[in-house]
Amino acid sequence: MFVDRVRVHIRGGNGGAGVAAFVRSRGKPKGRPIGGDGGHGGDVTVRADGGMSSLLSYQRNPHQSAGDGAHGKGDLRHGAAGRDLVLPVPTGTVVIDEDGTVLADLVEEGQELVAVRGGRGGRGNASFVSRSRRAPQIAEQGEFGRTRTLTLELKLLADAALVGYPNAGKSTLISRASAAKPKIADYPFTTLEPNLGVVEIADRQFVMADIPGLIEGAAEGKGLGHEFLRHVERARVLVILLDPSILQTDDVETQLDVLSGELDAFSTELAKRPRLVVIGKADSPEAAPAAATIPDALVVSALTGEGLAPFLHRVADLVESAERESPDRRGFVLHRPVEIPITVVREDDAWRVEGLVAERAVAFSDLTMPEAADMAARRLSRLGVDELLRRGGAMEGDEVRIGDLSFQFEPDYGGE
Ligand SMILES: Nc1nc2c(ncn2[C@@H]2O[C@H](COP(=O)(O)OP(=O)(O)OP(=O)(O)O)[C@@H](O)[C@H]2O)c(=O)[nH]1
Ligand SMILES: [Mg+2]
Repeated sequence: MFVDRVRVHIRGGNGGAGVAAFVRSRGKPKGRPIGGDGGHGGDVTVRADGGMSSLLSYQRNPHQSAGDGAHGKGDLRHGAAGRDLVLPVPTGTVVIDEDGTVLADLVEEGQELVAVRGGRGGRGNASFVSRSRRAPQIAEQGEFGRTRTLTLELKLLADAALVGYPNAGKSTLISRASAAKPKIADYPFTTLEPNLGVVEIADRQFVMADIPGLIEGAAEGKGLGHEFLRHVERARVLVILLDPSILQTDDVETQLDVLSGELDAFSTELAKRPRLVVIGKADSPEAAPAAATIPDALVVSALTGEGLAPFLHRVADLVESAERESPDRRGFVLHRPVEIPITVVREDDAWRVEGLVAERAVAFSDLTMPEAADMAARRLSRLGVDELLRRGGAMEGDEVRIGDLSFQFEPDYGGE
């Protein structure tokens, strides 16, 4: 199969909670704050690993979570960070987001995408000490790790792609040169999905793809058109297989013109790709006269094996020199903000404030404490949440919800 595709559900580790604790000592009636911070949750990273050959393991285990951070301790000790989770994938894996955005094309060994971050650990009360706040009683909760569903898609990279008219004998040729077992029949468009085969000749090895037949107008989407050419795009070398059979509507010279024209028309990239022209069905009586019209072409028969070894060596030569010239296609990792900005939406009779930073601002372990409520209110005001609510039409006394928390809107609050 050409494409290996799985969906994985990943979760970053939860952050540990900060703790509020004191040690009493002489001269300090309230005690000295010694509550440590919670540890951060682990991240989930997708990384290209040449040792992986398929995505099968994720088909079996589609749920993957990083480790949770430990809670802070009472003697100024911070909780341990959660274990990061690395998901190894074969090189050539494309990572796609839920909305279809391609997040990364991991083609180089070690290339990686941090797919979800772990939740932040909450701060303990020792972290809140300041000149004006000598004995804070407040501590933050840990943040939940985020979840995300990703599609991983492996597009196997063919070194060489067989391009030719329908019925030209592409599938027969690849079945002869490799262990691939494509369907073969004497009607056009037998092959609808590409087949990949590993070709071994002497001690050389390359991957050859047998693709659906190409017809005139394919570059504009005729026949299997774009679908077809998309698969060809990744091959380093193009093998143009011409069919001398009288059953073909065009002679080999016309076939060569049409096929070359379609490849050129599809993309300038493809137009520059190294090509090898070969005439197939050498065992048929039409082969010799056809070969005379294109002197440069190699001649092979998948049926008798005639010309096969020199042909495969020639492809291997071209693959090797293409590899030397342009080592690898360059992959990419898309970086974009994952934090959603703060939004205010109507929910029942109340207002819901959404967004990670807003949720963080109120994530105290005990908001019934005036000190914590006070700080949360001030943080929200600084983030502009009051302003957003006011602009949205919130009135004094309206219910406002953030995460699990709900409170009454007091527009004047925190206006310091
Ligand atoms: N005489 C002869 N016939 C061949 C040779 N190779 C293929 N054929 C015949 O040509 C016909 C088409 O072969 P396929 O391998 O299915 O052709 P294809 O190019 O894969 O065709 P599509 O998948 O439909 O595009 C079949 O009847 C094969 O038996 C060959 O070397 N010599
Ligand atoms: Mg075929």
